[in-house]
Amino acid sequence: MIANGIPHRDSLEQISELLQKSEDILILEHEKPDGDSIGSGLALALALSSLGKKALLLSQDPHPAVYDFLPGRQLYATVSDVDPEDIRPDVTVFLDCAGPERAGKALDYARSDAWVNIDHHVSNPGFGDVSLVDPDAAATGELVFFLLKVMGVAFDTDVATCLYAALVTDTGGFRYQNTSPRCLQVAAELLSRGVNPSEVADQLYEAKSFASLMLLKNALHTLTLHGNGRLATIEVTRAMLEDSGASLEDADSIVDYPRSIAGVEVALCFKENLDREAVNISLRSRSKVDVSQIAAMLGGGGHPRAAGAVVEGTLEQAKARVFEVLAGLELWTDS
Ligand SMILES: [Mn+2]
Repeated sequence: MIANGIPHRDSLEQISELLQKSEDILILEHEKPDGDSIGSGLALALALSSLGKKALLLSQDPHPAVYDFLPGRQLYATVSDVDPEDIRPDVTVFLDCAGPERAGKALDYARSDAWVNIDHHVSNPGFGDVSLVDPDAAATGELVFFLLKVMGVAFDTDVATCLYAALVTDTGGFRYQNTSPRCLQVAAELLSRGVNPSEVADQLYEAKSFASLMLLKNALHTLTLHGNGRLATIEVTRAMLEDSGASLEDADSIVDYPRSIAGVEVALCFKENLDREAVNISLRSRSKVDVSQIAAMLGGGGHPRAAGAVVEGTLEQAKARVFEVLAGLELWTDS
């Protein structure tokens, strides 16, 4: 049981009422969906279908293969699978989207009269007709858990597994600073609904492809320390991706390696874009620096401990731009 009861009861009851009276519900996740948007989206879609409603989880981009083990795949589609004309939702639920534009091309399908916004990004302005934004939630999945409680939906093991995956991924396996007592209480209740935690962890973290490790091997050659060891950078080039045969998703976790070095506060991964001259930058911090602010200065955004941005130009130009921004912050002297 959750020690302090159900938070945000008013907003949750409003959302519940809206969903209960809707028949056709469209759920949107953000572009390049992560484990939180996928897990919370599948859980909500499964729960709504168990109530006899038509629910579709729609995404601009395909789900990374690592999430294939999650139940509910039959309720999910990408924008290339469906015509906007065929979708007439009564309500659209945005999950884990700091703003409606985060849904990318899936936003064209959000043509319902009502929008619901459930998110935990501090930058979310509270868009939509009914919104629940709680930056203290470790994951959007934590908020969907409370929504399903308020709706009185029975948590079967499938729904619980999807929500548990959302919590595990957004907390880095219950290791990041957002791992709160409430998040762990929710996780505990999900386990009591039959989730197998070691199986989920195996699927998420111990089922890597050989190609992804070959990519890591190449990327590690570029690992560099700056700022007296407080900043670490790593690079993933187009050539590394091609040589290894790894997918772009395989590159997503590479930033965890510079972040794992003792004494490093900020870690950056520069990833060359495959289709145009631009560089994706992943930013992570350990405990002090708010990297969402650095990302914002580069035109991106995110959370204080995990953020991202895209910088136009070559890898060298992008690195120069990032170091210029960092120098302006007077955080690091060396480059
Ligand atoms: Mn999230």
